[in-house]
Amino acid sequence: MSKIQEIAQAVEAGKVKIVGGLVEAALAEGLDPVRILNEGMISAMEIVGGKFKRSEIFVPEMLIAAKAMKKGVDVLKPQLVGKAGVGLGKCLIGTVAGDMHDIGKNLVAMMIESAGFDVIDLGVDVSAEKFINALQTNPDTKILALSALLTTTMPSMKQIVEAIKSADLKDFKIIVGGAPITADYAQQIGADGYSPDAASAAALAKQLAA
Ligand code: B1M
Repeated sequence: MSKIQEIAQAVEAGKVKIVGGLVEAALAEGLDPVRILNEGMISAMEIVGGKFKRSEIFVPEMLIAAKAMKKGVDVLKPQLVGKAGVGLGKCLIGTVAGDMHDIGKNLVAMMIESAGFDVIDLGVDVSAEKFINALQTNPDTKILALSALLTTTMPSMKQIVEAIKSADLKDFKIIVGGAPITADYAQQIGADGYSPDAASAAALAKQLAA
């Protein structure tokens, strides 16, 4: 079995204690960190999601797999982040109200930070009010990044964008993403951009802030 397969199996099985070591070993073998992330961890979470959907596993197993993935991401982080560019400005990021998923949002934050932004992470379950307060406290924000993983929290993303627009806050761009979000949906709710993954979110943020 390849190292990548071992990592995928360990993430899927929620083997929190061994994932970090396996990722270290894969890096020591010279495997590409992006491949380890995509093929070893993100694909394992897709399998976990599929099993959950078919009621073969339940929330606790999904949670433990998420913990295992986080251990792997911790080891990968220094390899994934490039040299920070300088002074691209502030980016506020958060997972929208009602949504507790943060692995994707954390990856996006990490890539945006490594692109050269000063990232303020507001966490998960972030209300429109909290985003607005953060924007008022940080009037020099260049990018506001919203993540949603549930179809049931997509309306919350829309409501947040609407609330921000009616609060008449300007001079920054809103980017959105997350598994159920599409470019069409982003356009429909008035966001300035959509990207499907963390690396392209960082590229988009850079492009919009220029
Ligand atoms: Co949840 N969950 N979950 N879950 N969970 C999903 C999302 C689900 C698809 C599983 C399934 O049924 N197949 C499903 C949603 C179905 C739907 O909405 N149609 C689901 C459900 C139903 C639920 C609960 C409702 C379950 C329940 O309680 N009955 C519940 C909701 C809790 C809540 O949020 N209120 C719930 C809970 C949880 C856990 C807490 C157990 C755990 C999250 C732990 C954590 O995040 N700390 C969890 C997990 C782990 C998952 C799956 C298995 C994996 C998610 C993940 O981390 N993927 C997920 C199934 C799946 O995704 N296939 C599932 C890896 C991560 C890297 O990918 O987050 O998609 P992702 O991020 C990607 C892109 O989406 C993108 O970049 C990242 C990659 O580069 N991206 C952006 C993300 N944000 C972006 C922002 C951008 C740009 C790109 O710009 C700003």
